Amino acid sequence: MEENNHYDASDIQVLEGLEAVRKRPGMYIGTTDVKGLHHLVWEIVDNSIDEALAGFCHNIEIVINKDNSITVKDDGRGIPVGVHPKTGISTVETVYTVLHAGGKFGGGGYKVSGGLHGVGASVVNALSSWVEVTVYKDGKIHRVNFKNGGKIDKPLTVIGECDPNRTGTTVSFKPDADIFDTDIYDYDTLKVRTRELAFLNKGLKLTLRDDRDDEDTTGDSFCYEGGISEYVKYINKNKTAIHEQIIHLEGEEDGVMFEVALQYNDSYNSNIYSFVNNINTHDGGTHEEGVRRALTRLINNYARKSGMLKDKDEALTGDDVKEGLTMIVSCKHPNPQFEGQTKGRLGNSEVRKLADSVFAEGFDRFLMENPDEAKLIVNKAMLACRARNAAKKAREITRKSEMSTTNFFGKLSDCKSKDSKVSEIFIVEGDSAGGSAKKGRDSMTQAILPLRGKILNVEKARLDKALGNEEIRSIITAFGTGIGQDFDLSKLRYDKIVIMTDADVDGAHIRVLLLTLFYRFFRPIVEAGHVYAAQPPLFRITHGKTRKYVLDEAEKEKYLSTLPEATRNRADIARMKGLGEMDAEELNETTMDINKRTLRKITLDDCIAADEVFEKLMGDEVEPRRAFIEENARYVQNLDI
Ligand code: 1YM
Repeated sequence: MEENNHYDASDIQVLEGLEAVRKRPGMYIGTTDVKGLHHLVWEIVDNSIDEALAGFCHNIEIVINKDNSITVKDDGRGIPVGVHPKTGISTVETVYTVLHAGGKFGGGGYKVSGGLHGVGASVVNALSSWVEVTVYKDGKIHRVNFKNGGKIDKPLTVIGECDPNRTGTTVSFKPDADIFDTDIYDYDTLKVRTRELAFLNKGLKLTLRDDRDDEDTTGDSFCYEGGISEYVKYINKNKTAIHEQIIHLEGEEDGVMFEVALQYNDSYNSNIYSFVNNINTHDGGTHEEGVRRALTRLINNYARKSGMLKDKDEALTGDDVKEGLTMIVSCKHPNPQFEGQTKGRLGNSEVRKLADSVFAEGFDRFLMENPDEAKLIVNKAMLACRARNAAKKAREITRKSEMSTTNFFGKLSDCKSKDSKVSEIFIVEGDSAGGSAKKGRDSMTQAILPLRGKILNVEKARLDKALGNEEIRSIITAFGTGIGQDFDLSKLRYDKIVIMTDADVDGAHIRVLLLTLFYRFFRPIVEAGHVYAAQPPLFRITHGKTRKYVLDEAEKEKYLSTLPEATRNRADIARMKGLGEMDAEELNETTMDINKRTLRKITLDDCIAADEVFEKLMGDEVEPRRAFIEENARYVQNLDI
């Protein structure tokens, strides 16, 4: 500040505000890891999206620049450059330096896009080593530069003229390396969300480009006139739909916009995603509840009226009508109330009614106008109901057989402790690895469950069939939580579930299968952070008397570089064989000992990714499977599916 006498007392306050963001970045963007780094992009893009929602912006371009700085460009009205009455400085500077500046400063209209409701720009500024904002407006090009976390570098000036018809805002920023753990952007991460934003904002064109490599790239452009209908189509592209038409309904009341798109496919799983102001509401909420309630009611009504469901038959449940359903629910709300521990649930109660009525009216019309499709949908729900009852019986049988056999845990070698807070279970591939793991474990707290062969493909199998599979039954019994409607997280018998597989293709395959199983049957266990992947080392480096295990090539190089140069070439580097070939002591030291091992926590995102790989490999469509195998053939020696 001393270096610049542009500041007065109110500027000092501003800088104190930004300083608070720098002191506790987590409070504003969640984390300072790679996730937080990417978050910054969306804070800026959100302002462009708001401008699009206001009807003034049609194109948004996102570029990763050579130095991992980001440029976001839109063709909206341009952030106002006139003096702001409250702060006495220009509005654009206000937006970029005052916390909580946003829509309020623009007057009129409201912000409906996600993120931090307008505080985003100043937060990005606070966490960047430099920011450049360029506004095209009234035939002039205006520019302001900030550096070192929001300090004015070059005050707002007109730097040139432009076509009077050209308007828009271009913002470039470089995240501060002192704040973030990493400064490297991942193109695919940005791409997935860019595509999603295009689906959620119909007609808006979003382009993403990577300028880091020298080749000329055009990047990826996304624009969907069909909006969330096209999202449903995209999710269902490798599945077999049971009706052609994607049902798309929308309505508005008191400034709240609500829309839903859905289509059934012939699988037994559902893909239901809901959003509020473009933010994924993981835990649903009133918008999703309204639709589900109406869907269940309408399918039941239709089933009764058409005589498909008889008087004596029990009603179809919400779970029954969900089988094979792909559905996107999107709500744009001027004043959303997010609830729950992770704020992933919409709480506004008026939305439930709006969602119910918009959906009920449109879906009822669809059922009346399309009796053939209506029958297919009802029939599917009725089959689900039958399967649910069969599964219930199967569960009763498993429960009984568990009681009657002494050996009901199968091959599980349980730990002695019954305290689930300290117990761990290792799911190990193969009997031989299971043997070493058993010898190398701490039998007080560590249980071992060896899996033989490949577990059942749960994507295709239904619950009742999956229950017949011995490997899956061992897992269910060992966890103790039950599944489906009986599921109870508090009964989980272990604090950590550790998947221990080899670092080869077969290991990867089993990991994918297990993650899919967890995703489908034990999602709350993953969500609560109980699932881990063991990280067996790839190399053992012996140097003199010291022995060091390292996880991968990069770590190997890093460790070698720490050895004295003179003796470095005497280090003996051994590539580790599979888990099964490690002796118990080695396995304990590298993978199991709680003081020495590295575990990687499995997130729901890992499971979703596995599930997608799985669908490609196991789904009904042959073409994506072939393409996937071809693409991955060089990694795959003996994939057996
Ligand atoms: C690449 C980032 O920030 N675009 C953008 C931001 C604004 C406007 C237009 C805008 C809004 C309004 C009126 C209004 C913002 N303005 C404000 C504030 N792109 C990017 N494009 N005129 C222009 O909301 O009334 C905050 S963001 F506060 F000045 F109005």
